[in-house]
Amino acid sequence: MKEPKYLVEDLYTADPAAHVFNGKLYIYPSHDIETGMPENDNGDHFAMRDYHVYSMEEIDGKVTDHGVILDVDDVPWSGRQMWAPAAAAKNGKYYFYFPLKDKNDIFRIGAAVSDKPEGPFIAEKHPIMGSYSIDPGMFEENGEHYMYFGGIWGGQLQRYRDNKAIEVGAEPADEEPALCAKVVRMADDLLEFAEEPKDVVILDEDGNPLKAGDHDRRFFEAAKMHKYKEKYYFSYSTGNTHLLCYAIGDNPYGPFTYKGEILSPVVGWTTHHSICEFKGKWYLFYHDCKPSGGKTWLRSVKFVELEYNEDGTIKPLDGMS
Ligand code: FUB
Repeated sequence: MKEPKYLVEDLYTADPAAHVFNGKLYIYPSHDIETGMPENDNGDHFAMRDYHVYSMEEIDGKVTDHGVILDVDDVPWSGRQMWAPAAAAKNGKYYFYFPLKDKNDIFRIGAAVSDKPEGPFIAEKHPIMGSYSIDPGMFEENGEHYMYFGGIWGGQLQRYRDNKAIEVGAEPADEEPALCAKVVRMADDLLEFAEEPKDVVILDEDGNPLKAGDHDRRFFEAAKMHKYKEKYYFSYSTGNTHLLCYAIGDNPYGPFTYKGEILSPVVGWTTHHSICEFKGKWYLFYHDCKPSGGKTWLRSVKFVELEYNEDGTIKPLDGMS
């Protein structure tokens, strides 16, 4: 499929995390709603309250909506704003990860468990210990599961250095190294971190870390990992420049070397995606705001085939809105 397709038309959906479980494709998106919250750089207008999950047997087949899998009122530590989620599977159990502000308005990452990929999921009593900021992205290799996470501005990553909250949180100056997404190996039970989160360093063509002022290339949010032909592809959103970009490395921790853009700006402010192989082809899942007439907080998930060049670089997609 060379033309992008919307996932569903009856709900606003965003931030798609695509996972293949038991031969079926599952999409775990955010569920956008109209709340009347004012639009601001903090993202208060993204005031989502629950999640649905969708499945497909074939990429161009019927899309099944499995209904609400987790509601904000069912999370014991909840404050507000359920943002971009992710999922994982291990030993017949399914794990759903979600960023949510706690009762002090601090973003944490929560975990919830189910016996089925389509839920419903039961949230743990506490957020993952040591978690902060937003946008978990899950990657599994040889039985080890890694979480990538982080997001600046409304995602609060600028309030931390070395995994600790700092007094006055701001982005570094333009000439300083950019803030990095984080990567952490999960514990055996997939409910806690097994180690301190580490920086996902993105290097430029000269081997230097990207600078904070390099808004066309530096990480902003939507940290995702996939593997293609023995290489590790870290992909992400540049936020205020509205691009999806990627960098390639030799292991899940990096460092990663910046390689280019995956997707040019679409209708809407945010750009958030996942990349998934299904039945021998690769797909980019993303969202735009075209169906809502450009309302940034009412987005719709789309997907399109993703192709690679011979040298392993991704063929950039343009005009996908
Ligand atoms: O959906 C809320 C936030 O918008 C996500 O967490 C970000 O990645 C951006 O898409």
